[in-house]
Amino acid sequence: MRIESITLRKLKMRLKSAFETSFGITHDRTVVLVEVLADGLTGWSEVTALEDPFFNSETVDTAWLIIRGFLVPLILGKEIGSAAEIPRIVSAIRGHEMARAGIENAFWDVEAQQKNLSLSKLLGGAQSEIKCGVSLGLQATSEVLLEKVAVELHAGYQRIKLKIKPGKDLEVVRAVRNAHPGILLSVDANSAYTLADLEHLKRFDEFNLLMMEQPLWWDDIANHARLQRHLKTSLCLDESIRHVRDAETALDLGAARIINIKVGRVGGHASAREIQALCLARNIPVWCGGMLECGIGRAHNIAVSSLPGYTLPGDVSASKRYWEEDVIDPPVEVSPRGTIQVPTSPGLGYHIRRDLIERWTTEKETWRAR
Ligand code: OSB
Ligand code: MG
Repeated sequence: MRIESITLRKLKMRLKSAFETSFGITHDRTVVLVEVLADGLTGWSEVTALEDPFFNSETVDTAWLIIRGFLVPLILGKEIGSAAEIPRIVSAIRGHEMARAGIENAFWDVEAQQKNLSLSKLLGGAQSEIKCGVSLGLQATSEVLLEKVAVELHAGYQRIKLKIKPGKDLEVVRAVRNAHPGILLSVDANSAYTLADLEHLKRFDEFNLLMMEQPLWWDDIANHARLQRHLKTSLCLDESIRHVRDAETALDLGAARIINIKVGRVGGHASAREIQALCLARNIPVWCGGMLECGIGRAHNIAVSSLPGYTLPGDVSASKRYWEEDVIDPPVEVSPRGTIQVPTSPGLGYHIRRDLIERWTTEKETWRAR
């Protein structure tokens, strides 16, 4: 395919309810969308960076800068056989995984359409539906949290993940565990602890958690391995896995027994698939995380989640949990069994709501090949 044009835009989208993690609170999203044109076909993807560099080091604005200054010049006008070739073409760029994924993933959508395959099928998907969990942000009180947990369980979600931070952890988890002894329950600290908290973190072992996600530093693997040796609870790494070599290091060191794969955080579908293949070969369960995406990022996540080895419920949930209206039609819907049906039509498998995208666009830039 010949890469004819690339359009970036920022959309202002209001979350239905604020989402609080150990690193901050989000009320509104600035969503960055990528639209590409190749061989007359349009592909879409989402840059999953957040507004601030508090999850990882990228932001929506650094991604924009890297795409405009470095990714676009490297790929515009190029003739490629497959989206899988893009990582090699842009390999000189250090880091900026979410910016790279934003570009690469749009071409996976194009390639799927060109081959008349769903994105899931193109990537090697084998599951016709995916298992869904929810990630619940920090809440004002345990009572409020318990109400939210009840709502999500009633909706059918198969796993509840609680955000925790020092001072809002053991009591909160205990309240949920006491109310729901049998559910799959996990916690995510987004790097809010250090090894000085070892004794404190050991106390989570009593809750029979499915996993504890990224308790220590965002860029650390070795100390997670030290911690894992002292815990019964399985550690899961999110932030600190940027590519398959990180995943390999983590597994070799025993830093995690589960890996959260986010297609943006690891630089795109090609890299996500390498991690998936590694974990499958080593019998390490994986699941697909989320970054408060709109429907376009969500559609990519659904395709990713359908690959072999994604055996645990992920954080990919219904559009209506986040948005009054989503940019895809139909919005992502979750069955009463807590599953999402993987689309089978070519590409992302959802109709793109250009009208809404235009209405919510606050900034737009297009580059065209000559
Ligand atoms: O660590 O998984 C995370 C949201 C923003 C940044 C990081 C994380 C999250 C979530 C929510 O947990 C996942 C989602 O529902 O999109
Ligand atoms: Mg996480």
